[in-house]
Amino acid sequence: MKIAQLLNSQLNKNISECTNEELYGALLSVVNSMAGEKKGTSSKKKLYYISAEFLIGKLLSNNLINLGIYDEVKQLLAENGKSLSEIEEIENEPSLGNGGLGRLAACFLDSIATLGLNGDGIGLNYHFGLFRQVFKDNAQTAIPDEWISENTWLNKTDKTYTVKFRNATVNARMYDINVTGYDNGTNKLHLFDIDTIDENIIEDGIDFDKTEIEKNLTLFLYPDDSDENGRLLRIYQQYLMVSAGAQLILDEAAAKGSDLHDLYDYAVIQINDTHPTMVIPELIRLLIERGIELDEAIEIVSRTTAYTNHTILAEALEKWPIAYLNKAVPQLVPIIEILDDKVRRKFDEPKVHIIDKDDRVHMAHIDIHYSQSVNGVASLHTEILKEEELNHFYKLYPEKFNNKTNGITFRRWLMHSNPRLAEYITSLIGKGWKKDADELEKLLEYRKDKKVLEEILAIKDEKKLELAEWLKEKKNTVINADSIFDIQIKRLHEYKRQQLNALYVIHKYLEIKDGKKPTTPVTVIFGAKAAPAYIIAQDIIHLILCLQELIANDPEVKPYLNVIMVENYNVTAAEKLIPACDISEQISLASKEASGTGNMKFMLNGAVTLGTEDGANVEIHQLVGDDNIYIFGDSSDTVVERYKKESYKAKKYYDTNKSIKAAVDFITGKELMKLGDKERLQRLSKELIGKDWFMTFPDFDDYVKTREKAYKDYENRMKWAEKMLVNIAKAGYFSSDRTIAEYNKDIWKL
Ligand code: 26Q
Repeated sequence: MKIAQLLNSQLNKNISECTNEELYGALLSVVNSMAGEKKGTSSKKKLYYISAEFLIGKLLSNNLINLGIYDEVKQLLAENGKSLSEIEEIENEPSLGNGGLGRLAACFLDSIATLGLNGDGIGLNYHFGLFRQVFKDNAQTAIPDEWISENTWLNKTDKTYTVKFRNATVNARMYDINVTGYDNGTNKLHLFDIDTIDENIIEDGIDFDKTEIEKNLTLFLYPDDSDENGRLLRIYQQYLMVSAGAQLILDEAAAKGSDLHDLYDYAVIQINDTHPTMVIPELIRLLIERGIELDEAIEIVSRTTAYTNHTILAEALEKWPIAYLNKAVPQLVPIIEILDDKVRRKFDEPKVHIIDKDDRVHMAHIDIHYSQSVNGVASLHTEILKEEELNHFYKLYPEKFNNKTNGITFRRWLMHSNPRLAEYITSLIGKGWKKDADELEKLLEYRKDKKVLEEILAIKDEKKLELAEWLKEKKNTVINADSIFDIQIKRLHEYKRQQLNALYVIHKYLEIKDGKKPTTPVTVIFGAKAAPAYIIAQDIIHLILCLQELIANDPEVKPYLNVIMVENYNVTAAEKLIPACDISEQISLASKEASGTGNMKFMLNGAVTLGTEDGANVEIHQLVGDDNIYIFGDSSDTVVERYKKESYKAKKYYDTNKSIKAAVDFITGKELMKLGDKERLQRLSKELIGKDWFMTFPDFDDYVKTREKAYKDYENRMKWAEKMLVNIAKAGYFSSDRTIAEYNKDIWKL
């Protein structure tokens, strides 16, 4: 049937007479039924990608693209005086993730379906997801994000599983979201939820009664574990996900003929960070319950699971006190003790034991001992895991360790977010790149072609204008579209060093006040949520917002330098910001950012990276070469050494480097103290001078110098456009299709 007919069958009047809401609802139904008809691949073995987060973004356009009907629908609507982009606005963004790890899981689902692999996602349906960020008095406040509306991509199923906790038994109900492959079949994202959640227990902001889990289990996604109260609840959530997920996996295997002794021939489970780690003891428990001997159960499960590590920050590795596990899921404790006991019999080294001397369970250690594969997410990250962070494990199991450099889906991050650029690329090199991203390299042929370079610049200018309009309309912020757009968007964390960027802004501000005016004006754009309990991160947001206000009201500085912090940064905002970016800030302390994936999205859209030799920046650098990236700062080796020697003294830099001192003193100087919160600004300044744990000062001079060089180079528009083109041409390696093909070849073997 033609799209027009399908759509009309959903409506009781002409398209032109419908509201955007009605059209959105009708399109959703049409897409859902078309997607449902396109069955995914069925193979004996199936992948389960289990993750506490799936940051999928809005789905309408993405699905239209993947189903190959985007242009047709857009035209049909236009013929009836309707705008697809206005209809897209109706959709709420599901906020089912914090940041990179959740977005990665979403890109992976897209690529798994696109490559025609038999693989589904398993996660949780958080009613309010991550909080919505609202700025008030130059500070972040958090409110619930009501993302589920009447028209939803969630399909309620009648599949339920019983999940037992010490003090309660709940029914986990499965909701399915269709995952369309690009020009291929449809897979599923299974999200578990319980029917008894009570949304009315939310009190002020995002506080709620934490006592009754039947009422609160899937209310929110935890922003991180610094929120003490949330930690026990987090265990309940994780167990709900893994127990229901494990039961689903066993059911599906059995239905296909597995006697469960051969589970690994029917299922492979990719564990996304340690959040789903309890799936290992839970599966062992379930296999024993179904009559399999303990040792064999352990062996079967170990052959079925694989683990991905996303961090080397020790504080971010989950370690749950046995007492917590006993309170929530006592049935797993004896199994975890057995797993630990087996490790202890084999290995004396306490660093590889599962339960430590303080009775805390190291979740990653369960994964490493009892799964087939341990992978890092960029080559530097995997090397650091092998040589430093997990070296004791690497010595035991060298064959388990492997690297899978992250990737992004080009459907969302180019075809959807930057259609004009995507079409222009196709006009130059054909459409083969959409299925084989390496073909983007063909663009290199045009690196000296003036006409091509001019068009690339024109597309960027158009995207900058669009962003300026969007910011004005949605966020009530005015920016100068003729300035350099220098953008840092990612979760707020000290290791990502938004504070270093802010120190540069202050430095620049002081220079302008001193009469040193930049040739090209610059707009520095930030977007970041901070975990509500992460105080210093809140202070950094406060500093940036104060700088924004200060500069906006300073006619001497404003024509040259602007600072904007975009409220409630999310996937939808990223889709507007990334195509409009000139300079992509990737300035983490070397060794600390596992990979980064925003860096890849920016590059694909023709932004040039200003970054440290960290995470996937290292691989971007290798691909584009010295001339097409701006690298600064200490190497990861230097940083690792400096931590080991405990030799870093921030105060020394502050005392001897005039620019650093001036910038840091400005934080507590009279201009900002007048605008801001004394306590916050003083705490931040004290933290920097006294600790600066993420070593911004040693990199400061090089950062300033390199950033200035980038701004200078920007003035030569043709040379700059060539850098843009090289970045686009070399981005093919970062397609998540490549990443997924590697996972499949080395680990899943579907
Ligand atoms: C842990 C315990 C309790 C509550 C929450 C958490 C928690 C939640 C989210 C811990 C970590 C996260 C998210 C981590 C994350 O996003 N990591 C990023 O993963 C990306 C994909 O691999 C990488 O590109 C980034 O470098 C990495 O920071």
